[in-house]
Amino acid sequence: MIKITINKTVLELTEGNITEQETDAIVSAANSSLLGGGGVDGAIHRAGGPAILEACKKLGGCPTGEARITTGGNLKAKYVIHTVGPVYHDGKRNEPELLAKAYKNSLALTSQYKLRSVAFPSVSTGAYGYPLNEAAMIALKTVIAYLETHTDIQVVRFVLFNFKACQIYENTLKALIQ
Ligand code: AR6
Repeated sequence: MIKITINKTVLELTEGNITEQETDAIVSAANSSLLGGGGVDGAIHRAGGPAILEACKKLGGCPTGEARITTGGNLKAKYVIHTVGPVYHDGKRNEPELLAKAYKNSLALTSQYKLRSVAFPSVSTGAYGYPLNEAAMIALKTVIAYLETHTDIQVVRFVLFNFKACQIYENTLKALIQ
């Protein structure tokens, strides 16, 4: 676990399972239907129960780069923020901008709902194929830039699913804050 302070917010990196987090919201890496999938989204729906899918059905989907919020169902987190990252092709099809937007819009919802803490997975780096190094740089830069101009969120936590992802995020964060 790494913790640093950006402006008024503690930014944390930890290895673990996002479904177990006790932050006010956890973020899911969904597809644009919002009707469920595999990976972290499947895990969140399984752990949180059917109330999450019921709420998602009312939303009518979510375009890539945007975010929507629902109940957290049976999760410890009160809310799930569903964001849709880009599918990675070659990095030249607006993928960096869309990935940054997914984080920015998720943070904007966190602020809008006056939540104190939010946990993110590494969006787009599983089924959507975004290279971890590049995704980590975009994710961390975007979160840091948001926290430099917004002081309302107390904790932003990245929950990385394995040691390799955790190391890449750690090294990227160290390089960014030097
Ligand atoms: N906790 C934290 N991270 C996790 C967990 C977990 N429980 N499970 C997986 N990860 P992915 P994407 C990590 O594929 O690439 C879905 O089917 C995983 O190791 O979940 O944005 C959706 O419905 C990886 O680093 O999301 C979409 O169709 C990261 O979460 C599509 O996959 C993201 O992997 C979205 O693809």
